[in-house]
Formats: sequence, C-alpha cells, structure tokens
Amino acid sequence: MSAKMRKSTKRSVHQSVARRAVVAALLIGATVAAIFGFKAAGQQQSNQQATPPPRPAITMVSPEDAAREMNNPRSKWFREAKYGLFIHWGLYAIPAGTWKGQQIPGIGEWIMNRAKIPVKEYEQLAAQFNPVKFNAEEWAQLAQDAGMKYLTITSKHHDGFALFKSQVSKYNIADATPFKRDPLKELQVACAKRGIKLCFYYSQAQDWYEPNGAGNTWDFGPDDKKDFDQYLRDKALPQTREILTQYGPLGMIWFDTPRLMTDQRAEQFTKMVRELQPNCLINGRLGGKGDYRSTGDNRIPDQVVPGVWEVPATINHTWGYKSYDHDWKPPSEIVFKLVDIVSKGGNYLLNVGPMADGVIPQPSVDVLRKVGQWLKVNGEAIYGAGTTPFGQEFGKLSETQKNQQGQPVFEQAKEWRATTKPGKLYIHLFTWQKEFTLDGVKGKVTKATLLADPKKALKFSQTGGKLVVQLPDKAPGELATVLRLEVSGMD
Ligand code: FHN
Repeated sequence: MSAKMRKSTKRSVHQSVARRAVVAALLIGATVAAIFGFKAAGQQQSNQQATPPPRPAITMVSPEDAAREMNNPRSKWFREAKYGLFIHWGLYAIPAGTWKGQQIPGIGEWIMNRAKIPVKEYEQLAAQFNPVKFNAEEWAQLAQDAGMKYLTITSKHHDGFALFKSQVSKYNIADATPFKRDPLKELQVACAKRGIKLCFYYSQAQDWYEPNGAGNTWDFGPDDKKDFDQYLRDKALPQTREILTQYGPLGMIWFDTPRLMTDQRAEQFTKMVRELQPNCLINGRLGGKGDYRSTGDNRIPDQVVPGVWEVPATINHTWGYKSYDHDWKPPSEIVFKLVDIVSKGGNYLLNVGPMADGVIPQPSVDVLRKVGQWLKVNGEAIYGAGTTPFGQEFGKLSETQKNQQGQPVFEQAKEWRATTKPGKLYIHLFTWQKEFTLDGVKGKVTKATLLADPKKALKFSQTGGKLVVQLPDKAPGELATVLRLEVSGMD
C-alpha cells in the first residue's frame, strides 16, 4: 500500500470511527437500559441532576473465579474459538425499523417495544413472514468463510416469537407462518457439516407476547404485578427444554436481559441445561452464574481481563435488520476490534441481521468475508491465542481530558497489539513503519517473520528487553500485518 493510500485509509477509518462513536454512545445507553430496565442517561427526568457513574465494560471477578473459568473443560472450545457469528432474526425484520410510515429510533429488534405495538397488531407479522431465500448452507458457509467458529442465533427474542418448531407455543415459525420450515433444524445440519458450534440465544425473561413475561407493560401492565413464575414454568423453561433436546449438541445457550430473574429462578435453567446437555455452555446473562461473562454490548475493556469473556457487538448500529442503517464497520475496524479483544483475553461475537426474505445484507457479508481472508493468513495469531505480555500498547489515561465524574478518560492507542502462544509472540501492526521497536521483551528472540510472508526471515537486533525488527518497505496487505517472533525463555 502506498503512503498516500495508507494515509487515506487511516483517515477514512478515523472518520468513520468518530461518526460511529456518537451513535455507539446512544446504542450503549439504550442497551444498558434494556438489560437492566432503567432509563438511559438521555432519558433521565430533568429534575435528576446527577449523572450515574459509567458502567464498567465488564464485571471483574476474583483471581480464583477467573482461574475457575479458565480451567473449566466445558469452555475449552470457546476459549480457543475467539470469533463467532451472532444472528438476530425474527419478525422484526419485516418492519425493519419503520412502523406505520414512521422510522422508529433504537435497535431494530426492539421495534415492538419502542413503538408500543400491541400484541394483536405485531403478531400479524407472522402471517407475512415467508423467508423463501433463507439458505442454512449459505449462512453456515458465510460463518466458515468469515473464520468464525461458532454461530449464535436468536431462537426466541424479546418479542416472544420462536424461530423453531415448538409444542409449547404456536407462536413459532413452523406453525404461525406460511414458511412452515424450521430454520434451526436446517442450521443444525449445515453447521455440523462444517464443524461450526451451533448456539442458541434465548430470551428467558423478556417476552412481550406473554401476559406474564417481563417487558410488555403497554398490553399487560407493570412487571411487578405479573405472575412471572407462571411464564417461566409454562413457556421459558419448556421451550429451553425443546431447544436443548431437538437440535443435537449445542455449544451454548445465550440468555439475555435477566429482568426479574433471581438466583433461584436462574437455577432452574442451569439445572436443566446441565442435566440435558452437560457440555453446553451458559453465557453470563442468565441472572445466575454462567460459564463466562459478557461485556456490555459493544463494550471492549481497556486492559487485559482475566477469565473467560465475550464482547457481543453490532456490525452497524442494530442487531435486528433495519433497512436504513447502512453504517457498516469496515473490515479494518473489525480486524482491529478482533485483535484488540483477543489480546485482552476475550472472544468477539459479531452480529448480522438478516432481512425478512432470509438474505443477509450484502455489505455485511462483504465485510465478514474480507476479515475471513485476513484470518486465513493470520489466524495462527488469533485462534487459541493468549493475552499480551505487555499492556503499554493499549494507551493511557489522559492528562487533560476528564469524564463527567471528573475521572481521566482513557486514550486508546491503535498502533499495535500483541497475542501469544507458547514460545511465540505475535505483534499485530496497524500502522506501518520500516522499523518496529518493542520494549519489555522477556526471553530471547530467535526468529522474526511475517505471517503474510513466512519464508522470509526478517533482520532484528535485541539488547536486553529492547527489540528492533527491520520490516519491508511496504505492508504486505491492506489490513493488519502480523509479525511472528519465536522466543525462547519467555514463558
Ligand atoms: O435487548 C437485547 C438486544 O436486543 C440484543 O439482543 C442484545 C445483544 O447483546 N442484548 C440485549 C441488550 O443488551
């Protein structure tokens, strides 16, 4: 890449990052509010002056609990996988963000809630849902081409509509739509063929279709007047049983927004999962203890976080399809985020929102495939890789900028990141220079190569912990370049 091209790529990445930062801030506020059921900062009443402290990206746990997460044999595949495909698909793909001619603000799959659509109206979407272009093979192939090792799809989102054949509720794709097929069955077959772990998202608490499910106050009144246990007993638990028994071994169940969930209620789900599928993971949003932790949506911690965790993230600004959200993150940003997350110890669960006809929007497909090509060359530095031994590359607390609470803002640096494997150090370079200098190297570097050109040994010199590597004049590709260092005595 020429210096001019690099400059303009860098500029366009920065511009799009800045533009997206504003929307992301709004999205984070809305989704945090969605999970915990309180008003986001922008929705505060005017007489409430105090700004709540920013929520941390992730809940930290004790070193003992982090070690427990890491040593859990059930999560071995997940710790190695690092990168998964999230799919939010359901009836909300039909309105696609617009209801009765009005664009409804917020995330697409929340349209029923945001527009306060009565069940009697919303449920009529089922009669129109006929995704004849849905092709499980294509979706699973996309995940594979993208280098994603697991696929997590909404078996039932908050709108209460099941994307699978259910005996528990007729409000499901096989019984209530002209489509009649069971996409989850088809995905089971397509994923198994490709060795992709199939995982199901299931909204255990919010169910806006059910009088006693959490969340639908416009049809059914306040949540605290509901018989939530009746809803769990008659729908959420038996449907969880169905997804655990109808689709072969699952990688995980991804529960979400644990409103009204108590330890005791969560325990009923945990017990069922453990009994029916002892190897199936439980994510961190059930309401009790899961096998790992989720960060807030689109929240990447600033530093290494010990333990097992995952960042659920959007590729534009919605999970469910919205016809007018075209602000796709470019491949350079997705690669950066993937590397950043892996270098800090997490997994990246990146979402696409298929349209109502069953097609995944082409721009998102293009981005995923581009990142997949990068992973074909550089996957060695991602899959099963450990955290950075450094930390200085993440950035630092600002000396001038403060947040609303008066705390210094973290200024993220984006030049490079590091991941590790036994005897190997991988330096992911996001900007190019002819010489790369690294301080604080432990052990002795014996060889330096680029994953993109592994046969060519690079010249380097090491003095104590300071390493200087001579790089080629030009970066070998458009996206990050990975420098592979073989190191003795670093572990
Ligand atoms: O309310 C949901 C939202 O619709 C989406 O499913 C995300 C994905 O992490 N989870 C909740 C908000 O955090």
